[in-house]
Amino acid sequence: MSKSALITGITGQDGAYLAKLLLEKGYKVHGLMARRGSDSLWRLRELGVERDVSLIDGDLTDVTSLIRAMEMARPQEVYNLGAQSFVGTSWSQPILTAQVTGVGAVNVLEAVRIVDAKARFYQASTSEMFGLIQAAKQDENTPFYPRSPYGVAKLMAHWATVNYRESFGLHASSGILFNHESPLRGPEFVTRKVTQAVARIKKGLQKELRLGNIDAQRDWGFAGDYVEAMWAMLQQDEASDYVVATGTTTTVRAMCEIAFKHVGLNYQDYVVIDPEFFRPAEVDILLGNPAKAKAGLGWEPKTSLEQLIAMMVDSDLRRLEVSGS
Ligand code: NAP
Ligand code: F7E
Repeated sequence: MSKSALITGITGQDGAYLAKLLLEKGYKVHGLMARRGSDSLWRLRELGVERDVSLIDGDLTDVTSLIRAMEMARPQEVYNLGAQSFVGTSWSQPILTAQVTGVGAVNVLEAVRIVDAKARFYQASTSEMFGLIQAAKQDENTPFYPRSPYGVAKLMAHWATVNYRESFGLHASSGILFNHESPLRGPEFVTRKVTQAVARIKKGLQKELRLGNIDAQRDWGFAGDYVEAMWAMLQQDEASDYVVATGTTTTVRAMCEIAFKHVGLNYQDYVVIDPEFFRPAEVDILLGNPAKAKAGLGWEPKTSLEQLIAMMVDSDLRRLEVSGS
């Protein structure tokens, strides 16, 4: 009998890659979908799996819809990827972020506990919890210091996951994932904002790129590699928490240089610094130590930042060729 999985946030970047991975492994894949006015299925369509997943109406803030989704999907594995995930928006919508990203995770844990406490649970934790870093290289033992309402909400979800494991014996694991990107990344995040602009500038559709703090440093990997670590965590006998990262950090400035260079341009001719994109509190640098994931899960990143950015620029160029604008 094939396994069943329930993914919240299936229409997001990671949800789409994880759905594809689980389908390839023979799972029946169910996804919670919050109904939106705009087309939210484009990522699943781009990966060619839109018709292979079963979508269930629901919202992370409505625990009854989560209980219903658990009853309909009867999953052995539940991946909680749904969130208000854009750090910038978390300052303008802090309550919504707390409710969706923080309380939403507790709602999913409750639905699991009530419907089937044997189902395994994955929480999408984040390097944003380290915020103002307390160690040069962050691992599972590094103290947290979140710097945004998003980071604070994720910390609640993270500790709720640990607490449900310790209180109720749930097989509940947190992946503390550092930034991961792909051609399916939302256009509000800096890598995609840059690769989309590079493609438009190359095609003569845009003249400049306005950015905020380009001295910020991030440990960037490829989302397609990172969903493999999520799956591997739920295959372990014991639930635990794992840092998933590449172990190298790069400035936004250097990432821009890579992206523009890929099409033969110099970023300095196009990037304009705009105070509008500075944040009330910044996470200056993140650098993860994925040693535990390597030893325990046999997981390693396969894609370099240069390969990742090239993939994203090429895909944005292709999209422009198809759409023409
Ligand atoms: P994403 O592209 O922003 O996807 C977020 C998903 O959550 C979307 O499917 C969205 O649905 C859904 N969602 C939002 N509000 C909801 C609600 N009230 N009820 C149900 N679903 C809701 O994020 P991602 O990059 O794939 O990241 C996946 C998860 O990992 C998120 O929890 C994120 O915070 C976390 N994370 C991401 C990174 C990273 O670098 N990508 C790193 C660490 C942790 P709509 O499309 O309909 O809005
Ligand atoms: O910003 C700087 C910005 O929005 C990266 C989410 O997936 O990863 C993501 O959060 C850096 C920051 O990602 C612009 O100030 C400069 O220092 O791409 P981002 P993020 O905030 O790191 C973590 C791990 C998550 O969990 C989150 O869900 O780039 N930056 N100029 C800019 N950022 C944006 N978005 N736009 C700019 O114009």
